[in-house]
Amino acid sequence: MARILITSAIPYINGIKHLGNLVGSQLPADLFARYMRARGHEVMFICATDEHGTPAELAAAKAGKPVEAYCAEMHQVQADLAKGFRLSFDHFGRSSSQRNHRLTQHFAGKLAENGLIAEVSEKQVFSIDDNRFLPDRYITGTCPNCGYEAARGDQCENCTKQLDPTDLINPRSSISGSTNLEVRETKHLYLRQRALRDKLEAWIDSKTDWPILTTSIAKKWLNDGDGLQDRGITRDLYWGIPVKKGSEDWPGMEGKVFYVWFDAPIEYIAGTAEWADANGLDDAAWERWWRTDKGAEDVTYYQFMGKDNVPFHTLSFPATILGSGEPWKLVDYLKSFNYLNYDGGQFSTSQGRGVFMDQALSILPADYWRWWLLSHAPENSDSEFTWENFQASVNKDLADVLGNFVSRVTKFAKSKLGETVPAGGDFTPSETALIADLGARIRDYETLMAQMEVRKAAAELRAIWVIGNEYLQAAAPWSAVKTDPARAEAIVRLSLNLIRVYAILSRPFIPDAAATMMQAMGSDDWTWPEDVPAALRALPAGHDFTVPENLFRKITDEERADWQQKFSGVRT
Ligand code: B3M
Ligand code: ZN
Repeated sequence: MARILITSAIPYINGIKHLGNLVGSQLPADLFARYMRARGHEVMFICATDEHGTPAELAAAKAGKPVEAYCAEMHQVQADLAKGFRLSFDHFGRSSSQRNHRLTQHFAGKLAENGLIAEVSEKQVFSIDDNRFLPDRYITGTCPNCGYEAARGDQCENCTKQLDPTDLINPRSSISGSTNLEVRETKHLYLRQRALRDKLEAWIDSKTDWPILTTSIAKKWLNDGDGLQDRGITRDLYWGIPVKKGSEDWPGMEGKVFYVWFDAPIEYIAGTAEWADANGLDDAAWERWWRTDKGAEDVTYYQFMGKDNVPFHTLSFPATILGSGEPWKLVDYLKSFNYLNYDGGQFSTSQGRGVFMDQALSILPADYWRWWLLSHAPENSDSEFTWENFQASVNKDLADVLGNFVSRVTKFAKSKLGETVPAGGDFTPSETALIADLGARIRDYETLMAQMEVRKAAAELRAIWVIGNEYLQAAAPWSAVKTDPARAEAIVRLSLNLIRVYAILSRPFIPDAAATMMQAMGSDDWTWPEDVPAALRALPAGHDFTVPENLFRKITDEERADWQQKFSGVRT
């Protein structure tokens, strides 16, 4: 049994996430967590809301609420949606927690002790018309790297380069659009990432098994221009973690808070501490996941995120960890995703274009979305959601292949052979062949799941469903029952057992349908089918089963057209 720590990028608090956000981090992380638990490993799966920064302040102002109340409310909304999608976090924390305040201040203190924080008097963009300093994200301009005209002051969305607002060409306020900006003097803290460059490079170079998408982005920014830049880690905002050196005040930093990207990844650790608190456990309980001097040396740590988050996780956060000089766990494997596009364009939160998590669950159950999203995860390139594709995939894979198999087997068995697993007949070469084929495919599926090859694993699972259907079609118990009832009984016995095995294998993708299948088979034995022949005999003759409700319904052409129309424009 291994110990597996899994974190998903933590979603921003402001607003409900769309399906593109979901498939880029939380959902594949959940798939992996569920699979690792199914294999009997000890898993800690952490996510949280990312609550600081200007977007939170502005969204709260727009909603007419104090930012604390706004965040508390939105956290609950996101937590409920996560439950709706069956995201199996061990804890869904908050980056505004006291745990994160203390840990973030602790890291800043350690970094300062180690000479890795520079206090810099700097010029910051002040918007005269808005009467405020403009945080990075609220300055828009042309990217000096790629020429994209709507680059933000913290990062260019187009080429992923991390930016400072003063890098932008033709800057303007994103709040008012005003170009009446001036640069004023203020003091800020910088994390001296350059001093850690060699350490970071050696660490990244040691990750030879990482996906190319991850290492190429990391290397690009490590070697960009004159190399890794030092990063400002403080901001002039009200809402955030007050700048302190451990528990001590930081002279000159009064009224300033840490930059949201400094405290957000620390919340992975703080979220685990929140988990311990929520379960009445002591510090040792969470430290054994994170401190290699306190039990975490045998933990393997996996991170999941969209590609735009990779620079922060391969450079900035590791710089915090390495720079602390303390034995905190660094990520072992970083799985990143490309973007999911929506019906010929991009998902857009600001324009309300695409399907958002709440809307998705209001039209169909979680499993339908989980299956489509995971089986089309944007791994090797960006991928696209279209309603045609979604309809086809649900109707074929889920309804025609899996749903139909379960329904045919159970209905036939009940009507012709009764409501217990039938006893007659022996397995013939066609059962032996199926079992052998299944065995090979399950081993393949295990490999793909362990490698986080999400699409390929989905394709293999589908193939596993297909061979059951093909077997049933060829064995034709509905014919056999007329001439050789014992033969029909053997076929049905195997098929009912197959339903239980399908429930186990499918659970990481479609947990609700899996539970329905398992329950219909009158079992609660989720033991992974290491021994496939034995697993296909787990439900003995005489064991009760029931016919489940229809597992999946088909999406009609009218519904498809209706939804396509409904989700094309502005979110209401
Ligand atoms: N909240 C960005 C995002 O949701 C950011 C991730 C933080 S991970 C520590 O894509
Ligand atoms: Zn750019």
